[in-house]
Amino acid sequence: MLRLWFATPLWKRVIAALVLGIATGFIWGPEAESIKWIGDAFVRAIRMLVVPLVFLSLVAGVASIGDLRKLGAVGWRAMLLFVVTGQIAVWLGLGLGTLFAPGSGLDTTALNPGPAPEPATTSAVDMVLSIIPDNPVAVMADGQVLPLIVFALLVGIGIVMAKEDGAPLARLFDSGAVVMQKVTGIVMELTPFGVFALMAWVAGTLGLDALSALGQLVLLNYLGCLLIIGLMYTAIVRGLAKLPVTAFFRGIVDAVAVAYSTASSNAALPVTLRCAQRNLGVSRPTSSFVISLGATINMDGTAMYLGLATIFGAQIFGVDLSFADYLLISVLATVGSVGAAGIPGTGLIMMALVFGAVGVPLETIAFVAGVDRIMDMMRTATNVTGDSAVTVAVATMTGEIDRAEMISADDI
Ligand code: DAS
Repeated sequence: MLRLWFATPLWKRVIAALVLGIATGFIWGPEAESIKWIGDAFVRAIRMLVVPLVFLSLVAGVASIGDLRKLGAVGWRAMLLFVVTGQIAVWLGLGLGTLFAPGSGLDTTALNPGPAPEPATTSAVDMVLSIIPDNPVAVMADGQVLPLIVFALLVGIGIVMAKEDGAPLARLFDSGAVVMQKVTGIVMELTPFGVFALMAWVAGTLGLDALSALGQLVLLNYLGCLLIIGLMYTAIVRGLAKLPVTAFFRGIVDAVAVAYSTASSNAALPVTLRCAQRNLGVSRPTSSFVISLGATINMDGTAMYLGLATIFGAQIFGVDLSFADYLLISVLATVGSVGAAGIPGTGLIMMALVFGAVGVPLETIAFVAGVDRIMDMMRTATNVTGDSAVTVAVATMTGEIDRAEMISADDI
């Protein structure tokens, strides 16, 4: 039995838990709340990951940029495109959530959310002061994500500036980031149990309304990703890379398929590299640098989703968000997507990072955990497409692409 369990891909177990949980909730009714503690344990395990995963991944990600001067023509162009596409993606997610309001109209009083986390201080001066960590250890202990991120960015930059002296620490953080990804994998194994209990609780407490809200969230996640791919990346491929769009998408289809099926940018990385080099004619140094960096810090699908999910959480729990909150979400969702590791479920974990800062109850994570995998697959496919689009754009701008090597549009 155990062998069959672990032989079944996690995403299939999660989908089965989702369906079983919903059916149990409908049959059991509000009493299903008696197993909610199993879901709470799963959410606590996710929260446990946020500080170490964000800190280690962010420092390792910044340090992997290497010598800032070596960044050169390829590096700064890639970083600029990563930041710009990430911001556009977040605001697309915020816009879709605000426009279509998938979480509004749901009476979630029955969900008895815990006390909403204290939203970040409102005044600009307080906000700036709250971002500066006066005690990095205390900041980690309290899970204050914004000052933690500032400290992580500074440590990463310090490692780069320390050159050889920083190398041991860079290796330590690289190792720590890999270890935390393995720990995340262990926690993700709990997903089916958490999803079953939480979906039974939600379905038993809120009935069909909850499922309708979740269905809208999934649809908006896919719509947001398709808009990013169909509009933003197409514009980059045509406008900056000057490539035929059909040839580009045919060239990366293998990488996107692996990304979608595994929900992991890291798992798709070897295929993404091969597609960029063999099908799109990008030079090895440029593709290796940009795609590896992109798989670590460029996740536009995840950034879009974090914006969308935060609006969704605020709507289902009736939290009012100001424009300052939107700005905070756009910063945190971008940084969250940078800190997210390219493994299944990090988008779900980074939600905890964003929600806490704007006062959205973490019960939202429990609410969406059941359908996260379906959304993660599309987010990851978008992330990998974005890495490939930035790579061909930068390669074209720096003369690192051999068009003769490019797959023709009618190949495959
Ligand atoms: N699964 C992540 C990735 O590999 C994306 C996410 O969780 O949002 O890119």
